[in-house]
Amino acid sequence: MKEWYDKIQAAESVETLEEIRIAVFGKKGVLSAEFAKMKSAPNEEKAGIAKELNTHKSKLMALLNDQKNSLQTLVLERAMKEEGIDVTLYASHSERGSLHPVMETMDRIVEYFVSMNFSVHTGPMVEDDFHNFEALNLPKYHPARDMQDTFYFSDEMLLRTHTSPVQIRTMLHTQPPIRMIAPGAVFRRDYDLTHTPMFHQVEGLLVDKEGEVSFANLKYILEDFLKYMFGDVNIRFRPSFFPFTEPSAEVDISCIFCEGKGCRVCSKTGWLEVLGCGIVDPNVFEAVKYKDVSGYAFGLGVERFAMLIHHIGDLRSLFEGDVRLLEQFR
Ligand code: 2U9
Repeated sequence: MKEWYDKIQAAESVETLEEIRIAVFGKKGVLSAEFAKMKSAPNEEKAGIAKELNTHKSKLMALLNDQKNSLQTLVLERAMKEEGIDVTLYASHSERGSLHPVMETMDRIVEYFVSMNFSVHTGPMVEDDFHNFEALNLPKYHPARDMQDTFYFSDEMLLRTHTSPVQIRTMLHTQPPIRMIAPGAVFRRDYDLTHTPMFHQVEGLLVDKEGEVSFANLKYILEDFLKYMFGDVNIRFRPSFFPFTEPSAEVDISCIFCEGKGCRVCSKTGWLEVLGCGIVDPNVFEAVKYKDVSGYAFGLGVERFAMLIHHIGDLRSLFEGDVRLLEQFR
């Protein structure tokens, strides 16, 4: 029996111990065999053998249990050392992201018009001459088609210069009434303090039966919108010209930096130009084969709004990808 004491002490895993337990205490184990042998021993020796075997039995069992306990403790300690999480360690510090000020401003603008039941439409940035110009009452000789302003791929294809082709596409596959906005990136060959070759617009279009849409409707919604964006400002409409609207107007708000007194931002005028708008020109409706309708439209530059809201002096800083700019708007 001696060898089993050594085997138990030498065991290095709980699995080996289990194998030993079966070999010693199992039905076909060593102890059963020894007890069986005892039956054929002389009667006077039986009691002695039985006593000796029972002593081995309890000693081996105790040793086995001790060894099992210490092996289990060892395994646990090793696991705690290797896999344990030290909750007192400092957490790794990760930077939080933020929306780009242009997108934040765009979201706010879209949110207003969605609340007024306008639906949101998008379209391709690579456009053709018809959707970007022709259908918008911008005939071939019009100065807005100048190579100076437009990125051309060919005679027919170009990068959209405004989001208006989205309204044209919507009208071509939808019957009036229409109440939509078209937010998105547009492209013009321009680069200075207040112009970048890519910028964002939100344009709006409302179309209903002939005589149902007035300049007063347009004035109401734009005044409400500008107060939502800029708070309690004064608003004025100035006559202007756009090929796709007639009559047309530009909209100014009282300068939010000097409250209309006159400063550097408003060039001492007390006013900031923020929107263009008008009643949709009949030629536009003719191009999309709409009959007996009337409508209003408006357009704005999102970067201009973001610059005014956040007091950003140089538009180009919005597109340089410097995280220090974003950190200021977190
Ligand atoms: C359709 C009919 C009419 C959209 C309009 C303006 C006036 C306008 C400028 C604002 C600043 C462009 O980003 S900007 O430089 N936009 O002044 N946009 S009316 O009129 C439309 C559009 C689509 C079918």
